[in-house]
Amino acid sequence: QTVTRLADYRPPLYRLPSVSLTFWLDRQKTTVEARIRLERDEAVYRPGESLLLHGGKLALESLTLEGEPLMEGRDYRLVPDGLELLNPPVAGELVSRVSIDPSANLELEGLYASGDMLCTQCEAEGFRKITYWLDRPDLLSVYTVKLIASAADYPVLLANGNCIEHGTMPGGQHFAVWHDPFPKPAYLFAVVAGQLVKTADRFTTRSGRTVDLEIWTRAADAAKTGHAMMSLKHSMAWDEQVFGLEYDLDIYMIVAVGDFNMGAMENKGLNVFNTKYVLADPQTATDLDYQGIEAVIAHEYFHNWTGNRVTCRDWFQLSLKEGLTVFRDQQFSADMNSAAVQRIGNVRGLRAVQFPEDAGPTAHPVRPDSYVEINNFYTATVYNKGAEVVRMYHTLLGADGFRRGMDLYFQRHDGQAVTCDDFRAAMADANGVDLSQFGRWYSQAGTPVVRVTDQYDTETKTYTLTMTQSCPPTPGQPVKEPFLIPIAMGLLSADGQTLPTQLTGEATAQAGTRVLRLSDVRQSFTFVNVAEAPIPSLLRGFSAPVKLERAWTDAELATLAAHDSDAFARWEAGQTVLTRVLLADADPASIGPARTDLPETVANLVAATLAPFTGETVGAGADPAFAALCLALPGEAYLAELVPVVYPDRLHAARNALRTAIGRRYADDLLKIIARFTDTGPFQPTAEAAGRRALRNTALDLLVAGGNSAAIALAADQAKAAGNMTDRLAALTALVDTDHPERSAILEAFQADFAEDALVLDKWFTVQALSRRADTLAQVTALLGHPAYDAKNPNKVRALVGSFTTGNRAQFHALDGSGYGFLADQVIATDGFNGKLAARLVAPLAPWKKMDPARQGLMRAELDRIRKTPGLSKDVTEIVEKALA
Ligand code: B3K
Ligand code: ZN
Repeated sequence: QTVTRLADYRPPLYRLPSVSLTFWLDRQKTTVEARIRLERDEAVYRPGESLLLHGGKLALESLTLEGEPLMEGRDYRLVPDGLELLNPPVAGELVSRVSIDPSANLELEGLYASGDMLCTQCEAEGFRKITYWLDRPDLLSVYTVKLIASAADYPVLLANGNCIEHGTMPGGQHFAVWHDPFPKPAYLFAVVAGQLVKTADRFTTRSGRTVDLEIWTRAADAAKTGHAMMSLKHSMAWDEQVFGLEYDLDIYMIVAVGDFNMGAMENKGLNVFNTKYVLADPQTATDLDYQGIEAVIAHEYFHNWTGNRVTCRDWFQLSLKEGLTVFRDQQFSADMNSAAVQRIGNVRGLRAVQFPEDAGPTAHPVRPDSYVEINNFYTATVYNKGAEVVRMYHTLLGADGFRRGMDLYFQRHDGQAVTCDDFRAAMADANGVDLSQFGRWYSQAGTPVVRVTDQYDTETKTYTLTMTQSCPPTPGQPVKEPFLIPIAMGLLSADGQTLPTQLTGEATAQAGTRVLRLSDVRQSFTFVNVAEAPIPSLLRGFSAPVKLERAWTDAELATLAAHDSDAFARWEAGQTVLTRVLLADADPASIGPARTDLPETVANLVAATLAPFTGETVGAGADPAFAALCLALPGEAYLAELVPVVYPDRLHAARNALRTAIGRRYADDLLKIIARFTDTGPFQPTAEAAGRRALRNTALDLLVAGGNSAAIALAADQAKAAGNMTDRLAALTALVDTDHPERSAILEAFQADFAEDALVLDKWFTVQALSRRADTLAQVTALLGHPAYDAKNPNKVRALVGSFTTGNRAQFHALDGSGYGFLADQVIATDGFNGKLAARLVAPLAPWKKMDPARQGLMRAELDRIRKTPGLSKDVTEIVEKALA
């Protein structure tokens, strides 16, 4: 395996300032001519060096330099990675012609066919599958693209930038020429051709320029683009208001594609999106889908500045654009919806996916040091922990300080390809602070642990918090240096009042949340004039991606859950209560029969959460969305992070038993909530309405778990006839766990109702893959043969296989090894045509060393079997080797 290392970075030997591409588009044989201006960079070039132009799966048809044909062996050589120019000139025009077969491209990277359209995906290294090129993000060029195709098959021809010419040609062909004035790296290149219709709108920027907004879809989907368009306009306005950033081209296009490896792609002016993140209407999309669309539309739009105008020097810097852009989309969603609810959702996601990654064999820093296949680093660590790192600047510097840093970043680096260190320097310099220690967040992997002890001195009225930090070893990093950790905090009195805080040496006390800077391995913070022994509220808003431990008493947690001024901290206190019970119940040392009663700590928490919604009127300030999150038990993936040895079935049984006990004990209240929040008016995808649905459906879920027959009957009705997909799917999800006599008829009917809707069928596959019933793997295996299933379509594979292996932990980890064998079979089959997708599927097998002894061997054996498969992609090989190391 060839390893690429950050330490080996060298700037490109050549600049390719401009390129003209001509595409003769065809499903089976597309020809691409590239006219490239070559200019040697004498400051980098060493005499005698050849120039490697990257290329993969290209059939070279001709190659000329300054009009002279080049000769293989003498002038160039074809090598596994591309084409080597043996005596590259100081400068010149290189013209290459290659052909490719989009219909055979099932890896969905480069130019490929999706349905009857053609489209591209170039990030990270897909452009080399279109033409020979110096395919690296620090090489910026101006592109002019001519597309030629059959007018009947491909009436719409799109590329980056502006369309400067189009017309018809003999033989039923037509053409379009696109020019993008902004120099860009090849990974932002895009082409789309197909039978598409557009939904058009306009946005006027704050400086008064009009931007055409176009969302391109299949004709049948055009009616489902309204929410995406609205989200786009909100994003454009938000970026102007919050960061002063305006869109720069005259047109912004989005194309919805059914076959896509990821969520979406921020190609300059021509975003290509997975249909899942564009199309929505009330009958087919859930509240979660609406929120996902809003977030991904925003994310790709925000990339125009954080990613496109300022891009990455090399792929090790991926988080420079991804962490920052995720942070920006999180802030946007927080402003558009409920900030607390959004933040809790972000943290739940981080804990469920990134924490396990950081603790497992593929752990890597936010800025990795090396890779075999860069696609394996589009991870929760680079994206979501990266966003937490950016959030910490915001927390340490304040909103204004952060904005100053962003302004300086753009002032210094607009039009450049830069590093995470450049970003950190802009933040530091704009604020006159030293952020050198902060750099360790980029270079060290692992989730730090902060342990807190405290002491109150009644005599002197002083209160001392002592914090120690440590970070477990991760692959290649046995020892860690201390991090700079912002701890947002406050103090509460025993009855839940906010206590002012005044650190030793400070002249006055402060009222609200303050940020302590933990920078040493062990550090104490002493507060003076503390009237009584306080309850510390720590890590408010989840101010750092760490695990924080303190021995809170049950009474303290109850007070925090009821009174903390920070909504995240209130939620977190409740989760701590639930986590304690679940971990105790699942403890292999004390395992007994499943619980039937509720511990008082949990009962009090649930009662307090439900109370505002069960009286005559809804309590003032009570937020149904927040309540739904408080009633959601900690996930099994997160719980698994908190125990030394994982017994997935025990965690699952403990969690189920607690759900059931809650559903039984609070049946009356939960039924009242269902009645109160049954929507009668038309569906509104607003945060408020979604919150009511969330609480109502959470109540339904708990009642069904508790075996409540009225609720089960209601779930069956709602699964058949709810007027919106949110309620329908929630009911179906609850119902598939049961042995309801109509279960299969209802599933059948659902399938029939949406037989033409690929995205809804994805949900139908997922719902069955997540069923708690013991026959689920057999069902999933049978569904692989369902006519609506398509193993080549990433959405389908993720919906069925991915949902089972990541979302149905107890059954995936069945002690007979059947789940592991199933996943290995799927990985091997998928790897035969799409290594990118296969490498993502394999992840649940990786953390085998954390499992109980019986499972360890089973998982390991399947990893071994995958590794021994002949012709395995380097994508899967890299993950499997790390897992087995
Ligand atoms: N930048 C793309 C990800 C491309 C993934 C390539 N394997 C989507 C995004 O983060 O916006
Ligand atoms: Zn992104």
